[in-house]
Amino acid sequence: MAAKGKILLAITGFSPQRWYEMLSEEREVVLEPNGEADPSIEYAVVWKQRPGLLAKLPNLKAIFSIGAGVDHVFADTTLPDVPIVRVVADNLTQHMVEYVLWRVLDHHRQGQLYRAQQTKKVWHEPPQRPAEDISVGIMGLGNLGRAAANALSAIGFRVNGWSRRPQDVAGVTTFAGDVGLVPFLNATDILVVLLPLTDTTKGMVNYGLLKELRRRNGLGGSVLINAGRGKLQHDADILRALDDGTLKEASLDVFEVEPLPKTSPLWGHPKVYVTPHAAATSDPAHLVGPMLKQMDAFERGAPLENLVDRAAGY
Ligand code: NDP
Ligand code: OXD
Repeated sequence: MAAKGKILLAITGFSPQRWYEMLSEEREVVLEPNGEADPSIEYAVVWKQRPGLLAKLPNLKAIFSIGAGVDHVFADTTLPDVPIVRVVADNLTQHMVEYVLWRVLDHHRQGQLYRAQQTKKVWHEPPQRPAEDISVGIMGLGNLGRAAANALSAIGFRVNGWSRRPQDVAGVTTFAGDVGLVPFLNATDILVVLLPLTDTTKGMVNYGLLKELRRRNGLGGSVLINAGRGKLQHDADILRALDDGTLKEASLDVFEVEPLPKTSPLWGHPKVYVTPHAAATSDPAHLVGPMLKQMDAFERGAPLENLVDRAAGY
């Protein structure tokens, strides 16, 4: 029986230890910076790998991103021409659905106002609108966007979705492409960004885009929730929109620079809810098993699943 292909584990920014231990249960794993140019390495499991590293592996067969997003993989412009697999997993999807529901409900039920009232011991009940009065618009109707859309419509919100190509999602009013963008924004009170970061989407959450959101709803203004990628947005434009009333509030999980610099005014802004890129964490306890199964199946001749479209960049 042929030996199982060796894995290079190349993670920067956090400890690879748990991934290393779990992957090592079934295959030989080399921890970067070891393994440079090692001809016995067939797979790379990566998060923000060091640029140039993968191009030196002469027998690399596939790259596995430990995240759903792959902009961190493409940041290396010398990437070898092998298939790239990304994460599509119930556990990660469930985390993202929870995050989106949590933040949408908090804005809808005026969490920011009640937290401010509590600090001042104010007993005041503002008017409440039903969810059906609010349109939540999801930018990115992929695996995560569709799941979030379904969960939001199940609890009564009106849901719009925007994607690159036309999509059909039951109970969701869908828009697509450049022509669909402004109509989508004009029909949206709470904007949820679940786009991948690509050459096309970079920087698109700017002041001009936020200006197109609907502001006539019972929320008292439009709301931005970004759990896609920080470089989709301009932090300064969001601050400007919050300060001039274009936006009522924002929940931001991702930022142009991460970790968010301590000097950023977003940290202390009364209308902003900050989380540290934690909307949907990649948990090796749920992701390593399917990853190893894919490698086994691939070695038996099966096609890889959840492949990234290199031309589209996601
Ligand atoms: P998918 O690839 O399944 O979906 C991407 C969606 O974005 C698709 O609907 C796609 O359109 C749409 N899209 C891409 N480019 C454009 C464009 N130029 N114009 C309009 N729509 C576009 O991704 P996932 O749903 O799995 O993940 C989305 C993103 O969420 C990830 O890329 C990652 O950046 C982020 N993420 C963040 C996490 C966090 O903790 N904050 C955790 C996990 C992911 P189409 O349907 O036509 O292909
Ligand atoms: C991801 C992430 O892309 O964690 O999965 O951001």
